[in-house]
Amino acid sequence: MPEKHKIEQLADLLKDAPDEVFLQPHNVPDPDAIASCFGLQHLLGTRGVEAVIVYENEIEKANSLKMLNLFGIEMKPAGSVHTLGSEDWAVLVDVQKGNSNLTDLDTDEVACIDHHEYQGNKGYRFEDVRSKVGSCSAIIADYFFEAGLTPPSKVATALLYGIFMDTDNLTRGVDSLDIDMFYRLYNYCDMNIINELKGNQISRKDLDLYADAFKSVEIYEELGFLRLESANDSLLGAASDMVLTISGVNIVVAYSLRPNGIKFSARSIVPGVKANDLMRYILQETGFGGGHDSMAGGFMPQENLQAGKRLDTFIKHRAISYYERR
Ligand SMILES: [Mn+2]
Repeated sequence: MPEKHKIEQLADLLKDAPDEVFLQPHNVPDPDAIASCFGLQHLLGTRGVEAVIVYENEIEKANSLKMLNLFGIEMKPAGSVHTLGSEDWAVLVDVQKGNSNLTDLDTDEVACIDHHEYQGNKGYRFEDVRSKVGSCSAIIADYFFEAGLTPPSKVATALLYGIFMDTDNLTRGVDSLDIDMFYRLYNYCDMNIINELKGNQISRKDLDLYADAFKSVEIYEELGFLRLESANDSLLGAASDMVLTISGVNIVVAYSLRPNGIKFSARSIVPGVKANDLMRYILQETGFGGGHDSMAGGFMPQENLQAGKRLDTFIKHRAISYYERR
């Protein structure tokens, strides 16, 4: 007998849930995470499984908020769902246990669908981690087409936008699945909505932050550094992308000072320099980092910042020594 389609396998598992089923993306959900949850929620609905999307922290970026609005996506802050408890099951989407951007909720995480670096066997009963794929949205789109289902226009548009954003217009960390799914979704999607989302990538408030941050940019050979004051996570990633567009800059280390520590974002388009390795090198002994070859992130808890060491100098020193010794 042929293996069951992924969505059938997952739905069959979730039908046994003792109570509610939740879909949880990484904290501060971005367009790819939001689209993936939306698509999966729809797919599970067609299989008789009702799932609620919950998230931690904030939805920060203008385009992410706009998505909820345009597609009518319902996502609830986990803290506001009073029925959520250890009797409930959760599917992790666009994230895995072991990632720093995931809050461990009381739910039992029985399944995981992700495209980030594999974190090892965490005992999920359904696991689909495809680290080579540039977006989680492409994996969810694959679930539709594999099962012979046509995504409704809103879902197709959201998924296409998720692929578009996570692969930086099909140029970053892109896999043939991203391209195939982009092509297939295109037939069902509404380009007017894509254009509207593209016109909502930066809010006016963000603009002030960016303006200050770009004054802080320092360049050392191919390396670009940027410091943001207390910016949210999604802005940090978007700022790194912009620094990467500076002529001559091929590797970016951006960081932001948060109350509990320093958030990092790294980019690289140099084949010999992996953003995830660079991140781990900078944060060895002082924090943790990981991600993809071309885009990565990290965190240094406040208490690990050694007294007497100036943060900016410390980061630049580590990044430059990694760059020069490779
Ligand atoms: Mn993603």
